[in-house]
Amino acid sequence: MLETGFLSFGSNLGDKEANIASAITALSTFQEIKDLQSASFYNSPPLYNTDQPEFLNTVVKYSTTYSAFELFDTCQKVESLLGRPEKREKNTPRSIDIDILTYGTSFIETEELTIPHPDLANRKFVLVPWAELAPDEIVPVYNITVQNLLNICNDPSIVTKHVMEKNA
Ligand code: PH2
Ligand code: MG
Ligand code: MG
Repeated sequence: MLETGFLSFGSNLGDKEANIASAITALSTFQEIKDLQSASFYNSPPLYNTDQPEFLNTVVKYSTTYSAFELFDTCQKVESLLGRPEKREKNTPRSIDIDILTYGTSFIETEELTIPHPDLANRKFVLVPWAELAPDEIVPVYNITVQNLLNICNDPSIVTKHVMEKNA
C-alpha cells in the first residue's frame, strides 16, 4: 500500500545545505520511497540546548510502500550514511537529523518510534516549512490543519527562509 506523510530534516554541523540536500537525494534512491517534495530551507535558532550552532531545517512530503518502521530504519540508514554517529549526546550538533512527522493517519507509540512526532506542535522550525508545503493538511491526532497549528504555536523562535548558496 502507498502511504503519504511528512518528514522533518535538520542540520547544524558542516555544510548544512549539502547535508539536507544529500539526505533527500539519498532517500529518493530507494524505490519504495516516491514523490519527494521539499519545502524551502529555513534558518532557525536551536531549541532546547541553545548553546549550539544555528540549524537549517526543512519538511519533505513523501509517498512510500514501506511500513512506518521500514521507513524509520531507512531514515536512520541515511543518517549514518551522511556521517551521523550512532551514539551521540542528546541535543548536540548533528550533520543530519531525519524525523518522521506523520505516516498517513497512523498513530504509533513504541519505545523507538512515536508518530505523529510528539514535539511537532511546539516547533516553529517544523511548522513554518510544513505550512509552506501543505498549509491545509490535517494533522492526525491534533485534527487541525498545519496552518492552524502554526497559528497557535507558542514557540517564539524566529524562523527565516534560507537563501541558497549553490545552484542544484
Ligand atoms: N532539533 C532538535 C533540537 N533542537 N532546533 C532547531 N532549530 N532545529 C532542529 O532541527 C532541532 C532543534 C532535536 O532533534
Ligand atoms: Mg529531531
Ligand atoms: Mg531524530
